[in-house]
Amino acid sequence: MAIVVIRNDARTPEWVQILQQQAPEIPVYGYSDTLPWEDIKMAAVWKHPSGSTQRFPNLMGIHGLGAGVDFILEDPRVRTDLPIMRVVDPYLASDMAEYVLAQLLSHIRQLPQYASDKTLFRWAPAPYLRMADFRVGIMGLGELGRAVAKTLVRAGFPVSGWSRTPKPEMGYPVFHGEGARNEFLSGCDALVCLLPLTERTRGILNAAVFNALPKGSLVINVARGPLLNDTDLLAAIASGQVAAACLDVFHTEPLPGNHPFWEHPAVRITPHVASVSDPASVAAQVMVNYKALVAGLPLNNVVDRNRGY
Ligand code: NDP
Ligand code: OXD
Repeated sequence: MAIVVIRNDARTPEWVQILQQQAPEIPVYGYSDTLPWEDIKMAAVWKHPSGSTQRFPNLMGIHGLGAGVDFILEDPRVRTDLPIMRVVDPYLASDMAEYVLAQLLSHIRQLPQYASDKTLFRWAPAPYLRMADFRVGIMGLGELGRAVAKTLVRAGFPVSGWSRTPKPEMGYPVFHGEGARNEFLSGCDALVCLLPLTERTRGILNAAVFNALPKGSLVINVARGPLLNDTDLLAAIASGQVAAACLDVFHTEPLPGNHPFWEHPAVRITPHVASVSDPASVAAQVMVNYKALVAGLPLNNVVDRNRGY
């Protein structure tokens, strides 16, 4: 009985080592062509090559190594009878909250403008906004959205949220469902997207949403690239409807060198680093789930395939 780690980056050895430290008696392998295929019971994956999980005849479950599992659900060669688990981790939540807070403060205090002015030897004080006067709306009030909201409320921003189902006791206004979306958007000086990528949310950050925001809003997408219609965003910025965007995630990552976002002065980009799963913090929960899986016990943080998150 064993675990295989399958990732699209260079961090496989680090994950193998940390998982192994959690339970030295359980073999943990990095994906390669020479594995004991029949022994593998769980695949721990991050953007695995399509079809790779099919190679294990006795696989019992798949553990995503991040919060989002869209890349697993989109792989048509993942067996549909297997449970999918995901990461829910306090650091993932607090790191995301710090990132969003940093982008908001940077925006209201005009820091990107001053960074650009410096390259031009330009001294030009600009008006600034205060936190209390800048309303932030969060799309998606799951593990991360709620953590971001808590941090922003504590900092002094007026916060509201939008989710699929009602959340009556959050301590700030929460809207839910398609019918309440425009009302929610009309009160957002900044819109933060923390929705999962599903059939219903793909492309949701589009012209209709931008037009429902107050003119000159800030858009922050820290969820998944395909939630955003890039062309609609560029048009909304060109018209002044959206003042600027902070993007951490993209349709194609790394962002292709010829993409207009690279050179656009109002598009601030970071390379999918808003919040990164910390193996030291996350390995224990993966191992707990592995042991439960092979013992036939209830699993933690199981994804609902029908909802898509
Ligand atoms: P959760 O599954 O905990 O929360 C998802 C939230 O989105 C829920 O509040 C849910 O509503 C809401 N939602 C889902 N579908 C809809 C819909 N159709 N309409 C309205 N609301 C909807 O996810 P997490 O908070 O853990 O993570 C969110 C996403 O963040 C991940 O899927 C991932 O893509 C991204 N992420 C990005 C990172 C980065 O570094 N950039 C790092 C980690 C994650 P309800 O509560 O009603 O079910
Ligand atoms: C995640 C991510 O989903 O890093 O955890 O994007």
